Amino acid sequence: MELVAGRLHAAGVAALPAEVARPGYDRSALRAGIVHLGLGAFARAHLAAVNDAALRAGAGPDWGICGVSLRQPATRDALAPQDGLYTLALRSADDLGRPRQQLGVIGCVLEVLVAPEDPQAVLARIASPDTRIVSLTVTEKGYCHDPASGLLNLAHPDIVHDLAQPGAPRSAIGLLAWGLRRRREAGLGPVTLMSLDNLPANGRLLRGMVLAFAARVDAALADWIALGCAFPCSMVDRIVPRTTDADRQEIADALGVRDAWPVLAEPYLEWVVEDRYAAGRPDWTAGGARFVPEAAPFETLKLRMVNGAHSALAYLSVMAGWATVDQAIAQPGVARYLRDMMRSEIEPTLPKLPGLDLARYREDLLLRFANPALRHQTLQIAMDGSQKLPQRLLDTVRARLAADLPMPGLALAVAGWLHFLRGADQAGRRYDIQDPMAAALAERYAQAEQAAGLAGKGPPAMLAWTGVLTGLDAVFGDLGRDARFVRAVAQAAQSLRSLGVAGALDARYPPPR
Ligand code: CS2
Repeated sequence: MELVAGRLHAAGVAALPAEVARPGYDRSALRAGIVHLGLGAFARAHLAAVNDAALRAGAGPDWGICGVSLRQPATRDALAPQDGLYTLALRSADDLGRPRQQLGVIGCVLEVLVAPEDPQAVLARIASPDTRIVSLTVTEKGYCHDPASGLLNLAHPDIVHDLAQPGAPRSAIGLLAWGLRRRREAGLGPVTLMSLDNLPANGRLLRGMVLAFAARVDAALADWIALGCAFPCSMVDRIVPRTTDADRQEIADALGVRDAWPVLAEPYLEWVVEDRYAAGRPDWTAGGARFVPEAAPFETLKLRMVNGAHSALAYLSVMAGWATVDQAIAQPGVARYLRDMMRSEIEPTLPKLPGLDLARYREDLLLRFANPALRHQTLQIAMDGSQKLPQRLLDTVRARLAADLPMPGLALAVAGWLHFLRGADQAGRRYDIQDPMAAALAERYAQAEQAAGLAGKGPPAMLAWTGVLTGLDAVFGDLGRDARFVRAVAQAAQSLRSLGVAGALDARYPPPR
């Protein structure tokens, strides 16, 4: 058994080094008004950090967080012996490029439940009179939807399971629907269901999934949810790399005690959320949130610029063997490519946002990517591409095609993903493809190689190869049948294959002479 001495815990906070920020509010008085599904690093570095600031600013005792892990017990195992406390390390670099960090202990997580161990406890929490908001960061695949159509995938094994198992749901959607049924049966009021995932109209999407599921359970429940619950949409932005053992060690050295699971993030934070709540909310503006009537333009901006550029960079980098984002952006060809794609292809598709200086947003984004203290793995961003491409790259492609405009940079990003599906980089080093559609993708990839082999060599082979891969309806939908798209991607794929990543970038985005 681990000794508590030497470990971050409530009674030890006062003894932490003076420069470490700490809760400073009465944790013992807090109730869990927020149940958060998917308490991963992102939620702990974003929602919880903002909520903590609101509590420090006097939001009152109603707004503690009960976190829920949907798969593994690791977060609970790390945080329970620490009384729910953990460290947030905001990392950047000084003017000379030397890494620096600012540490703060976050206090608003009161407990962590592990759904597969005790789904009843999660349902009971959702149906607790204290609960007013159920928030989610379950990643794109956690919505169990078909990424191209946006509809609930009723054949998804978790949905099939959850419809049959009211007492032991395992998906976020099942937990929400069955938990809300309990609330309704207990005569309690509706709550706000707040998605914080990187999906367009995330609140509307969540509403669609919960209602589609609830309608299969009981039409009256679906009506009760539709009429009473609120589903605000939001844009969330903060880069949160995975914590490594080296990070744990560095943070333990700085704290003087061990934290089993600190989280790291860039200092930058954006949260733009619609001010529609069914049962109140804390004033998150203290932590940097902005409340707006309509989040859609902000979501489109963020998904297309930040996430679109991130995914484009990630696939090309994995292929080239650049392990971290800062390493990739230091390649002049990558910076030229992303800057050009944002300026000439993505920005013209964005809705107008009064007061936003897009050129500044773009340059700030490139600086965020260059942050050397984050060591953000390109392979981390590359995961789950089948769920990410539609909103990050393909919607932008559609907007370009609708106006009959070229999109060579976006095509290069898509071609990057297709090459990534090979599972080996340019030097032949293998990596795992983490994606809920991994099996289907591997099968497609093999078919594409076969089709290319039959088509001979060079451009015709790449066109056949691209045609097979972009025929994947669940990801590409109608685009797979658009000859302009398939041709542009095939051209980019050909260039990547014959010149390599650096060569293809230099050919398309030559250095200034
Ligand atoms: C990244 C995002 O992993 C990824 O797919 O693109 O997590 C990204 O860091 C955040 O959305 C930034 O807000």
